[in-house]
Amino acid sequence: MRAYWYDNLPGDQRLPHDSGRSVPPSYLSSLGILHFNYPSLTSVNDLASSRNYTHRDEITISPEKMGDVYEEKVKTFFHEHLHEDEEIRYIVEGGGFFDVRGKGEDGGLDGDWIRIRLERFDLMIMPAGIYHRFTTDETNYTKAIRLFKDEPKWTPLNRGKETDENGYRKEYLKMRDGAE
Ligand code: KMT
Ligand code: NI
Repeated sequence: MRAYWYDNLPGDQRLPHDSGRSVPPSYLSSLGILHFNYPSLTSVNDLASSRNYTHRDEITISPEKMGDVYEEKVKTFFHEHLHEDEEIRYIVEGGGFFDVRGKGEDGGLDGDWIRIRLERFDLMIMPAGIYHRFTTDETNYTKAIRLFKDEPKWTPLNRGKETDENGYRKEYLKMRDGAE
């Protein structure tokens, strides 16, 4: 895992877009993001049960698996959105990028993108209400387990007026900005 400020330069979303400015783990945790490296599924299972996760699926995001809809899917995942539930993502093979919004410290302006590079065995916990997006990298291959809590609320809600007013978004901001 490596986190850095997104460079905001034009170019394919799958390129690294690395500004060269790192984001430390302490900053990620102030956004409510946790990261672990778990080479064994046992640790993933333990974490899931300790946080009362009961549902999961496995997704392979690649042209081989998805065929014609691959490019479309990659664009959909890259639409800025939030979920109304905390979610865990565990990379089984390949890698990818999650971009999340920063809050204007540690070298970034409020709302700048932070790019989090996840590779095999990386596990990330994302809080409900955080704005984010996902993309595969230049290898076009991500195999991941998505874990969610028992009442699946994992539909992506694309950013707009409504999500800015969403109760889970408001709760998230209270948590984030109260935690400084
Ligand atoms: C998300 O929450 O944006 C996703 O689940 C993207 C695909 S999982 C690697
Ligand atoms: Ni999402």
